[in-house]
Amino acid sequence: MRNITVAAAQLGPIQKDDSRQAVVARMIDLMDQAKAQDVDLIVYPELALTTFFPRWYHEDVAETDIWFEREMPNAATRPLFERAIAHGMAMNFGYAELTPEGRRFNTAILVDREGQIVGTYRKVHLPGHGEFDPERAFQHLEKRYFEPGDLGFPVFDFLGGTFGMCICNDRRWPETWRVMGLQGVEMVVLGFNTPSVNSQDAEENLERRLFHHKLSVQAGAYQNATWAVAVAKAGVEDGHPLFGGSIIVNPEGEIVAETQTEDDELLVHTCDLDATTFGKKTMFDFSRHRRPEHYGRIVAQTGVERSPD
Ligand code: ING
Repeated sequence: MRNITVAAAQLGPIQKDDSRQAVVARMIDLMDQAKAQDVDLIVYPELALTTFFPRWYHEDVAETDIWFEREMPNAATRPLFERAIAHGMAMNFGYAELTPEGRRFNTAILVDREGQIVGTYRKVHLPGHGEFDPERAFQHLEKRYFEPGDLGFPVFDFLGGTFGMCICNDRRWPETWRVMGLQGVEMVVLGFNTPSVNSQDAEENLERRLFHHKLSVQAGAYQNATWAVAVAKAGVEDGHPLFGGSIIVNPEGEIVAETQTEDDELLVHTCDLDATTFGKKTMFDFSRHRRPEHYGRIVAQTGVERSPD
């Protein structure tokens, strides 16, 4: 057995005017609760430090600088790192990254028990649009404010296992999971901010949106025989609802823990990384069963094409 006790630290809404300090205090409170349950790794959402600002249009992208972090840790997040070190707890969280070269990414980091950043991931699949869209009920401007991640989907030797990260919309793409599966990933951690309503289809109900979320994470976990921890930022942010539904999924694709609220809420589960072995040696023994000679289209094209192979 290689047991890791993991916490999904769901965050309730963060309003435009909430300070980083106030958010970090909430994150520390969840971390203290996790420590009381002997948690090894705490997982926070995508863009955990701020409201989901891509819903707000700015003609001048530089006006969004206030939502970005220029270094990590920084003054606002140092207390979180210090508490994590004091607890000997590893963590993962997402934030908007502004690099010294002026590049902008939707980023997540893996931080070890000593407070060292040992893994960085930059969101590859940026949903939404780059220009103001009057047809939508609300904006989703990730393509305006971020560039696609440039680091691929690396995995990391971490806490005695093989860990990977992705962010929100990435979870809906099987390629995300497979690229990490092909590196033997044993636990994928991810945060998300998902609106409870579809900006382009007012009829779509919350039940179906939660279904698509769970279907994606459960399929990714099962088909790659990996644990998955998916953590929401939830609730009504500046009038815009985000759903909860944070889940921990085992390598059979089954949900083993799920949040019940759209507020700050902690889910704790002990995960045996050795539970990934059975699937990796049987149904999803990639080296025996995959047929990549028939998968060329996966990397050769983006849109639908009927050209001969
Ligand atoms: N959010 C969404 C997700 O995939 C999205 C993407 C875009 C949802 C537009 C709805 C409308 O859950 C993030 N943060 O990727």
